[in-house]
Amino acid sequence: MANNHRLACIMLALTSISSQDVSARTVRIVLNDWASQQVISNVYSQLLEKVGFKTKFVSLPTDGQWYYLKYNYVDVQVEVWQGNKENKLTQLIESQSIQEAGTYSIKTREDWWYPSYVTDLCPQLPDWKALNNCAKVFSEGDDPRGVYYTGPWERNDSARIRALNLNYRVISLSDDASLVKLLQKAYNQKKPILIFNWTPNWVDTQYDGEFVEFPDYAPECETNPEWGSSKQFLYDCGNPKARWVKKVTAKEFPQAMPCAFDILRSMTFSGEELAQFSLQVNVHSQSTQQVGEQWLNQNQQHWQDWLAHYSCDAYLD
Ligand code: TMO
Repeated sequence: MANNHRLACIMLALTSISSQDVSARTVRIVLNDWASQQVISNVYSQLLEKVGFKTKFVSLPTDGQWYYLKYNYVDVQVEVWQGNKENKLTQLIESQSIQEAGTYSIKTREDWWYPSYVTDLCPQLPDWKALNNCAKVFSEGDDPRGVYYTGPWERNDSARIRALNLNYRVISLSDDASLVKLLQKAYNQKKPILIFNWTPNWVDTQYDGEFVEFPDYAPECETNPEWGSSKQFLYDCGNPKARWVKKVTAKEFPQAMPCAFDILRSMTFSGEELAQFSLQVNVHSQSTQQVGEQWLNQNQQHWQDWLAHYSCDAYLD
């Protein structure tokens, strides 16, 4: 009896020490530079706060985040697109330098995209071979080359332009908001525009348009110069057409904060929800915090299940 009592006391002490520890430690969430990623980060942060964690956002470009995750300077990244340095990520997961926390059931595509009305001026699209004949359609100012607008996310576009001998130049903008403004303006004026776009995204819900069909992707396209129409250069192909979106964490995270990790693993969104998140932020100018709160208010049943883990019992009574 005495022994049992002692054991119970120790267990109680352990539980309270570990729960204090864990909730005292702040969960550091990576914030990237596009809307759906920011809204999901926000939803996750609010869920953790309901359970008693503190959270903090760390703004990082996608290229810089791997270093931070690997060396445990941040804990969580809620929305990694396969198009975003997949090789680097696979390598980090396989070498157990970072931890995967699940794949959303969303199929994504990212590539060069134009509004449907451009077909009047360049009827051979979406075939990429039409691009050079239509360079003038997409040109700006005195430079005869066509312009392709993209964001701050490296996608080997200049390498592709070289490999496929395209008479085009790349203009990179600093974030998704700048791309949105540019596209909205062009669309309203029915002005030709060629832009980096992805799906799911707000564009799906508002505009008609198509991706340029480049030569089909194959892994060798990125590793073997002989592959494809250019015998000399890599990247003579388009991006793959059905890619994943994952959640990842620092490798220490699952053990350091099992409850926060379990919540992350349960968390899931549909493609439509991602498109709505970016619509509300990018087009309807709501803050990511507002959109996150609205989603939580409207989806109580959904996320309550995400909090139901043994690892979270210490926090929920
Ligand atoms: C990662 N992103 C959706 C901006 O291409």
